[in-house]
Amino acid sequence: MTNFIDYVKIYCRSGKGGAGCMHLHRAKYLPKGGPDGGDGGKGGSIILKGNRNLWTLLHLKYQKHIMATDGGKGGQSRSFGKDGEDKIIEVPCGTVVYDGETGAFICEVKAHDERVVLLKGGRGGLGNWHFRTATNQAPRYAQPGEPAQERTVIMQLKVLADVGLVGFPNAGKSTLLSVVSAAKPEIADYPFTTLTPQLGIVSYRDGRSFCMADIPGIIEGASEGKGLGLRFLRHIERNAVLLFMVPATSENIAKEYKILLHELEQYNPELLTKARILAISKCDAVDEKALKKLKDSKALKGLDIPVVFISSVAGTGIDELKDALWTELNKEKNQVIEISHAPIDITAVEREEPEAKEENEEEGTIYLNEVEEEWDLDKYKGIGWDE
Ligand SMILES: Nc1nc2c(ncn2[C@@H]2O[C@H](COP(=O)(O)OP(=O)(O)OP(=O)(O)O)[C@@H](O)[C@H]2O)c(=O)[nH]1
Ligand SMILES: [Mg+2]
Repeated sequence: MTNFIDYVKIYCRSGKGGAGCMHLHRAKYLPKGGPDGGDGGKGGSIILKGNRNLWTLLHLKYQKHIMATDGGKGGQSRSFGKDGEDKIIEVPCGTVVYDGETGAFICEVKAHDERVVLLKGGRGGLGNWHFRTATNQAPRYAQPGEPAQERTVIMQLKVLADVGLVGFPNAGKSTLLSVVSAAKPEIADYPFTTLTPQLGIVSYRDGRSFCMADIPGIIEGASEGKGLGLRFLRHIERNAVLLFMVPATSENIAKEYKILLHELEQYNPELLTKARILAISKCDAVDEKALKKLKDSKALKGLDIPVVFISSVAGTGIDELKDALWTELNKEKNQVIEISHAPIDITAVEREEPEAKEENEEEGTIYLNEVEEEWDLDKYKGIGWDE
């Protein structure tokens, strides 16, 4: 896919804080009106935001610089400087961000609407109004704004997905994705509802997660171009595990599975080297007796792959399925070698914990690279900033 861009390098800079104002109020009959310099505005931040509708980093390919605007200066009469505007960079879920110089891991944006503050805008300086005291009624200084932060970052899309769904149209692939992830794929009872691949992040226990790719249904003869053909299979070529799906209502599950397998082989025999799990979907649609028969079925046991019985509608078997997928994903032999475009040393990766939140910080947003330094007023005293 020529438009599939999974690596970009961008120079980012947040906005600096606006300077506080040094101003002494003067009026005709009020020669000593006192200090009235206002505070500077906050600089804009660089924020990453997950967007499940994005599949590549193509939209960032030609963006070499992303800069937020500076905060405005404070003014007289205690007027506040304008806040700089944040720059929000929308990225596909599963975007990993590294330091462009050291290759160190910075953060990962996993979920839709997840926001990560990559570079925080500088705080505005305080105006001299703040520094008036009983002994100094006309302070001739104000604070400068906090400086901007800058960083060149590398953004990389993670391996496209860890688990790829394989099944005939209507097998319930998209329904499963919608149940295990936040993805909202189209679901309908006609074949070929899904026309383009969809990705979802599946949360597993203890904050761990993996990625699942839903691709259009495959039919017998797809390798000869029937249905939507097999071109979508390239989306699961990088998957570690293939999850085959055949409905419990199917007349011959083992046969359907073998047809799917055959089509995959026609496309790329290497696909058959991947770990496979078979999920029997729509188990709610058959009665208990039929289900028991399926569970005891020799034909299914003879397939020699893990079989899980699920119903996305009733929610049964979903946890077992996730367990089975997780087990396979973590087997050494199933680890897909990450496609890397840069000498990123992932062993040096460290995740920074978000710092304590300030009042005006938004709930649910992760803040990185917090400036730890105390806002030392004395440091700036007497420099006559903005005088
Ligand atoms: N009873 C029952 N119906 C289900 C279940 N899962 C999916 N379905 C129904 O099966 C139909 C097909 O579901 P989809 O999820 O769109 O199937 P798909 O495999 O994505 O189909 P394509 O995108 O066309 O390949 C829909 O009408 C779903 O409501 C289930 O667990 N139980
Ligand atoms: Mg679908």
